[in-house]
Amino acid sequence: MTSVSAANADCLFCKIVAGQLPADVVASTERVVAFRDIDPKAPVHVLVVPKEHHGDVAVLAAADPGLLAEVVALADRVAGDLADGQFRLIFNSGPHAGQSVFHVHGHVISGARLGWTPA
Ligand code: DGP
Repeated sequence: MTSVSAANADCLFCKIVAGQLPADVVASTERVVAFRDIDPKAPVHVLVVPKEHHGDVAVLAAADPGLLAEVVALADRVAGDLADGQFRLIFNSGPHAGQSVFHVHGHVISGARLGWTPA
């Protein structure tokens, strides 16, 4: 679990949320934004991100479980809007799990029949 803060000036996704960096936004709510991953791994690969900075999913769950539920709800909406409504939602948590951006984000993977396993 990494640290919590309201905003982080060095955070890539805080800059996207603030409109300081471009992104292909596909949906948003008052507290959550969804934009296409720059390096897609599936026909639909969208990142669902709380606008407030939290380091990873465990930090978010502890700080604001309602906001985590909003992230999941927007993931479901995106999968319904862009694909058939079926999706995998992945939160990499920690570098050994593949996390490279330390602002919590759910990967919405959809639009194809998915294989298993990720390792
Ligand atoms: P993770 O490795 O789980 O932390 O996922 C980070 C994802 O963020 C990775 O799939 C690539 C994506 N990404 C990195 N930089 C950018 C960017 O500038 N724009 C967008 N749209 N996605 C990015």
